[in-house]
Amino acid sequence: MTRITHLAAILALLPLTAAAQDTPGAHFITNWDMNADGIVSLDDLTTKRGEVFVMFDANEDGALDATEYALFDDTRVADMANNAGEGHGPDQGRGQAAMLEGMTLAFNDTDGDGAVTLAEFTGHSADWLALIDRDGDGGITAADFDPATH
Ligand SMILES: [Ca+2]
Ligand SMILES: [Ca+2]
Ligand SMILES: [Ca+2]
Repeated sequence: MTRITHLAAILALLPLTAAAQDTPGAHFITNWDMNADGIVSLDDLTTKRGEVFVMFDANEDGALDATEYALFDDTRVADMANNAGEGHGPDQGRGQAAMLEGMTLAFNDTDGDGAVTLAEFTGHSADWLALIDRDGDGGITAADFDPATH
C-alpha cells in the first residue's frame, strides 16, 4: 500500500515520459515549474525536491537511508521502463541523464555516510540546476533539453 502510494505519487512528480511530448523536457518543466512562470528556477527545484524527499522518507527521521533510497531508485527505474514502451520519443540526451544523476544517492550524500538528509538533498539543488542548465541562463527551459544543442 505504502509502496504503491509512493509510486503513484512519484510518477506524477517525475514523468520522464516520451508520450505526447513534442517539446523536449516539457513534462519536466510542467511538473517542476512550481510558480508556473515557464522557467524551472532554483527556488522551484528546491521546493519540489523538499516535497520528493518527504514522500520517500518513510520513517520520517529526516534522512533517506539506503532502504528508503532503494525504493526511490526503483521508482525512477520503473518510471523509465514504463515510458520506454510508449514508442520513440525525442532523445533528451544529456538533459535527461543529468536529470537522473541529480537524484542519486551518490550525488546527494555530501558527507558520505550512506544516507541523505533533507539539507543535503535540497542543498544540491544548485548543483543539479547547473547540470541540467546547458545554456547557463540560470533556469531550466526546453532549450536545455534540445538534443541539437551542445
Ligand atoms: Ca528516513
Ligand atoms: Ca549524508
Ligand atoms: Ca537554461
